[in-house]
Amino acid sequence: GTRVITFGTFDVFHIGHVNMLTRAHELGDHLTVGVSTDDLNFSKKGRYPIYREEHRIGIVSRLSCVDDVFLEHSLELKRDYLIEHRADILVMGDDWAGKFDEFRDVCEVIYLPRTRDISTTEIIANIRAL
Ligand code: C2G
Repeated sequence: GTRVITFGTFDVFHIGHVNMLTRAHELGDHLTVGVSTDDLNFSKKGRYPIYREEHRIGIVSRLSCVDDVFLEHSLELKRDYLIEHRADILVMGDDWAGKFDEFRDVCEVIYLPRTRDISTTEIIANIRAL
């Protein structure tokens, strides 16, 4: 069967996340999700996620569209993760369009449109403004 892989933080899990994971699952027969660690987020964004990694991976792993999860410790290991998990297709949101084209030698790379008008950043801002 076709093996699909995707990556993300999935912090303050919302409808945009579940839409992306559902569509990723529909592209193949098996979906693996790399959930970025708290430390990777800190190094990338300068802040820690709201939900810690055990909780974020716990939510993602319980979705019926998700077959397998692992913690993504480093962006530099992406090629190794694709090979290790025998990915046929890498799926990412189009906020990453073009960014993973270098992996087209190991798998197909597909960017899907994001769900409009929702983001973790906006949710945090809305709560902050209460
Ligand atoms: N997403 C979406 N629609 C939204 C918000 C997010 O489709 N409104 C998608 C993103 O495009 C991504 C996935 O949901 O494919 C996870 O989003 P984030 O948690 O924001 O992922 P990010 O922090 O960008 O992590 O190795 C790459 C990183 O791990 C990606």
